[in-house]
Amino acid sequence: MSLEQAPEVPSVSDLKLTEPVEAEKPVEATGEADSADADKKKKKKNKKKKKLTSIDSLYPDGVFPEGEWQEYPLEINSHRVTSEELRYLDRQQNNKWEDFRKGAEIHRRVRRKAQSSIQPGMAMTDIANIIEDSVRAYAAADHTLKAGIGFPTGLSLNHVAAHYTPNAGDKLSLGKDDIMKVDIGVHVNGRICDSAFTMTFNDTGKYDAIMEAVREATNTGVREAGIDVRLNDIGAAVQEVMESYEMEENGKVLPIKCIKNLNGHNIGDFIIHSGKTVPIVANGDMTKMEEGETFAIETFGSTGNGYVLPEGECSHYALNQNISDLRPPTERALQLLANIQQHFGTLPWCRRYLERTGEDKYLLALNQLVRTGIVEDYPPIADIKGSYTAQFEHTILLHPHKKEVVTRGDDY
Ligand SMILES: [Co+2]
Repeated sequence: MSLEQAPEVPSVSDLKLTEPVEAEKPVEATGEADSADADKKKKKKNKKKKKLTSIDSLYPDGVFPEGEWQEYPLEINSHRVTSEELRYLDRQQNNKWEDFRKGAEIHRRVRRKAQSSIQPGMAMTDIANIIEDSVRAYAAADHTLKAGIGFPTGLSLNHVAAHYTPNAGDKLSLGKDDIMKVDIGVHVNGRICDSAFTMTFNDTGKYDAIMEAVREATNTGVREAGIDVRLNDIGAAVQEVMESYEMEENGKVLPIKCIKNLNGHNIGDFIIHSGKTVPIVANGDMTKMEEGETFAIETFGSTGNGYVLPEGECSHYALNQNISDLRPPTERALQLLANIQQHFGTLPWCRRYLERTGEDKYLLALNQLVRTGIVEDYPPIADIKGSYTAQFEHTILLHPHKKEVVTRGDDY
């Protein structure tokens, strides 16, 4: 990895200081850390520098936990679950499924750490670093394209629904009354696990209804999804559940709406949105899901208009897929493009990741790449000010015989 030279990024030994060790798991970050007293004692005997625990060392046989299995919802597919032929077919693709399961296990461990360590008052940059350093440590890859972060960590607050992550110099910190969408991407060989949850810290129960609405809506989308299912039908089912909820604030009843211009999507290798869109409202799309496809099923609820627009400084970017006939307008833009291709390929990235590769004073060239259509920018997207938005998301794998909710955990 060429990430070491980046200035504001904790070095490997810094990471050890911040890597909390959960008692019941063998996720030890051993080494020369000298923060906690208990750690100190343990590490006295252990002078030699040790690597952070990678997910591979926790599963040395290379077999990772399976997700939650669900049978396909349509009657015409009920034969699939017992078909030996289809199971055989499925095993042919086992490497791909294991890549997803490995990413999902990293995801579950990273988010468990996020859930136990994120507190109001923390800087958004620190929150992002906790999550991303943890992904990098578990993935332990020597190149960003082998395994690691699948897309920028979304930490969108309140009326901002998605695509906010701090840029360098960001002064925002998390407030006690904030509702934060934590969207984490982990990839292994380009198989991206895309899964998100929402965090709140207000203990008055204010957010209970919107949290339940979106959690249930996403679980409905996951349940309804399957081979031969029409995308419209998933949207309709999600909408019905979501809009059966309302929340109350200061005696006012706020209906919960689906954010109709946000949606799930199918996932391709190194491509987070690979063509099919899974609506969260009925939209008349008769396109069907197909065997072997992989989808991110995500739903967003809002107390605002149920519609998002770009708002605020952009942090998220990705290379466009068809750029062969496009020319960077300057030498500097060409050089930046080469660096982006080398480190991220078609995976989405943010400005902080670009800086880790050693880039400096790149904004002009970056904007040139955006203007020529070589790079796509994805600014934060928000409902109206004062509204609340929430999100839950899972990645599902449409095996020939059954559906696997690969990112399922005991948290959501
Ligand atoms: Co997604």
